[in-house]
Amino acid sequence: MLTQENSLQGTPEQIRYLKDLERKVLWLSVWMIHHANHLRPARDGLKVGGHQASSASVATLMTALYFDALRPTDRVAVKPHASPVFHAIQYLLGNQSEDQLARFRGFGGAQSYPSRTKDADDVDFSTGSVGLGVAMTSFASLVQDYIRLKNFGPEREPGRMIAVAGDAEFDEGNLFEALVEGWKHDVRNVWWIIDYNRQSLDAVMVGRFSDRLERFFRNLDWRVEVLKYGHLLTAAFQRPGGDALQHWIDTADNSRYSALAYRGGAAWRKELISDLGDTQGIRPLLDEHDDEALGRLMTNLGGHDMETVCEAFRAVPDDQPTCFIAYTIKGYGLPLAGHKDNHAGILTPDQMTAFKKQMQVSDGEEWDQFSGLETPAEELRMFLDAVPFGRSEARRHRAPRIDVPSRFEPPSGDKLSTQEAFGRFLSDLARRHPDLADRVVTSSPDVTVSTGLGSWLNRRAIFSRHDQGDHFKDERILSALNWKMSTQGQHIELGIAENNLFLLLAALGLSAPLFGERLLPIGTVYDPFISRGLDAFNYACYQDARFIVVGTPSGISLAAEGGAHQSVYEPLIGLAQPGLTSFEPAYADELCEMMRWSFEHLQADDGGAVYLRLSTRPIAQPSREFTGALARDVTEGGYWLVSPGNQTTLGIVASGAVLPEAIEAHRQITEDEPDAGLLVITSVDRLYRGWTDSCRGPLDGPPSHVSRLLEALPATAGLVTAIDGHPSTLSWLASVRPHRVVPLGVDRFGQSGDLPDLYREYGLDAKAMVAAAARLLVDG
Ligand SMILES: Cc1ncc(C[n+]2csc(CCOP(=O)(O)OP(=O)(O)O)c2C)c(N)n1
Ligand SMILES: [Mg+2]
Repeated sequence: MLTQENSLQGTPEQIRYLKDLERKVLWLSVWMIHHANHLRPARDGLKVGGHQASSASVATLMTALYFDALRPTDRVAVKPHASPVFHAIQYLLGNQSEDQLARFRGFGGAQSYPSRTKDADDVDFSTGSVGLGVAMTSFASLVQDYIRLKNFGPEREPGRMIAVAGDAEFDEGNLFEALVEGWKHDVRNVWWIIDYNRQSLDAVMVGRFSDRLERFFRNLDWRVEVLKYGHLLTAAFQRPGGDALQHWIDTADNSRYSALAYRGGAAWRKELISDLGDTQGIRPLLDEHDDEALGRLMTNLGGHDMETVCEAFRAVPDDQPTCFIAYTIKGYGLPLAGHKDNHAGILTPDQMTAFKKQMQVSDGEEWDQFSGLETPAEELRMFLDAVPFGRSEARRHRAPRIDVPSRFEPPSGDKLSTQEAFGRFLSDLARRHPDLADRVVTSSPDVTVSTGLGSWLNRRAIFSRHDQGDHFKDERILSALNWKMSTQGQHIELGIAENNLFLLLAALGLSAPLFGERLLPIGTVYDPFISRGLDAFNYACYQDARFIVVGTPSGISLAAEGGAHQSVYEPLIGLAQPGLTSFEPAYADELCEMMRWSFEHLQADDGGAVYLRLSTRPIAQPSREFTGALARDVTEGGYWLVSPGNQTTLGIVASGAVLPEAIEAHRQITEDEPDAGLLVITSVDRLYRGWTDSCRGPLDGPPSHVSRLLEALPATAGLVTAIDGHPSTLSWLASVRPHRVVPLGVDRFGQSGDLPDLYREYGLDAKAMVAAAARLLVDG
């Protein structure tokens, strides 16, 4: 019969299987990198480093996780440099091919860092930029609960959102931002397994960090399990002299301990004799261990001890967020172990030969799943077949499409800003298209009201895992806002941390493949503070998350707010960011069409995320019929507001909030140049992509939208472009056809002022546009 302890740890037989698999995982990870360096050397001669030591550090933890602890609904973010371990595990589970492993880090092969979009073996969360993957798990858990509490789809057992984190990831502030936000939202079912090897890329880190981390987590109501010692050391501590031995290890300087781990058994013996030789019980302990056994004993840390790790994972009784601080040695089991420079270290061919012998792998059997292991292959195969995680059905879900109407009625009003139009669009959506609106979820880092989400909030309320009333409302204190929180709310309010916004959008934007339910996430942020979350933004796009981010207000059109809040180069981000389509509307009807297009794009197989750059500047709305042709032009990127005549020498081109100045400049110019045209750019990004695609396409392929638009101008004409952002955003229009361009925009820090003053100062008023046109005519 199993004792309670045994059942927690796993049976001796299970532990034996797991240890065998751990050995194979380590072998394959190390071999993958060796193969990439020595047997499939890159043609550029660059070495592949940075993986062997980091992989060895987590081989035990990840073996226990994937082959024992994980359930099919669990999701994992694997620390970047443990990519080989992840691929090796998936290989053993039959989800990864030998070919992919053999081409690790090569073109088309398994990726250096686990990638949702590029890897073939079902990566849950991409990683690479340290800190982001870890934090992502907390937001994924929130999204899982959001879906569960709304009763979307069939009831599913909640999975645990798990990060295998490097300890140096905790130098990234975004982790602490995420921890605090997670605490506020009472996230559940999150595990962070910290590979506490006390090493980062450059060096051995300062010791004593473990207890700081522990306190931090406990402060935020996490359970903390410190896996410091394995069962060998724990047993040694029970013997005579054990207290002294434990004290010696506990107080040893990190660098000293690491150096000894590198130097091995004889060095341990020498130092222990020198420091503890006179302590009763130590000599017999040393005498019982040869050098190899002594090295194994002294490096028997919790994170390398299968029994300890399995027991810790199995013992978690509930959904309380849990952090495991697992002591490990970077490079454990390899000749690189503990060396401070081992991050990029690679085993030399001689070391590899010795390691191969130690692993009992024969020539030609390097990729074999079971060679050199104690357990017969058949038995291990049966064990692997029964692994709960391995038996999972398809883990990448496909969610049904949500219907989007073919047209949205724009909000009425003679003068509107795009931000106001956006707020009213959402509010109308909630009223007129309730089914679609049910799948919309909004979020904002403390700028909900000031980015225009107020009326949406009043209709759809705030999400919370626990129902909470609106105290101000209950007390009948007058307020324009309903701040009621409930499981049915559809706005996730965040504290001020733009990284968190983008990580939440990443998680919301992956709800379909991760949790089988489609959401249409919309985040709002002041446009300049996109930069604050830019790496997380890029991270979200990199893994193909589907969301809309609204940057508002933007540019110097924000006038009185001054340079600290005025965005300058964000249009270039919108232009250059892969996985993202950006728009900058001027009018409310354009915005509504962009929203329609975006809801479709978010759901398309080849779709992506969307960025809308909006403004608080009210501008006079055109009274026009929004025809199908205009709708197409708007989403293709631009249209002639005033078509040019075929004799013209000039086109005025404007995007977004500066359109009234462009209209005025155009009016003045047509007094002398009646054929001048006025082009409105709704998406410089769509125009640019269409143009570059057609440049790469067949010579007789259809012209791009921008090429068609500019075709209306004679070759001798010039363009004055204007945007409330960096002028280079539109200057490339000079390359499409033979038209010269004078690009106007903002290329200095902004400042406070009113609009006429600022547009004059930065050269964006009608006068500046007319002057630019004159220059073109004179130069021409
Ligand atoms: C944002 C970011 N900055 C820098 C790097 C380069 N880098 C990769 S791994 C690493 C150190 C990682 O240390 P740790 O997380 O402790 O993992 P270990 O190497 O110990 O396995 C650094 C600085 C990165 N990947 N991402
Ligand atoms: Mg580390």
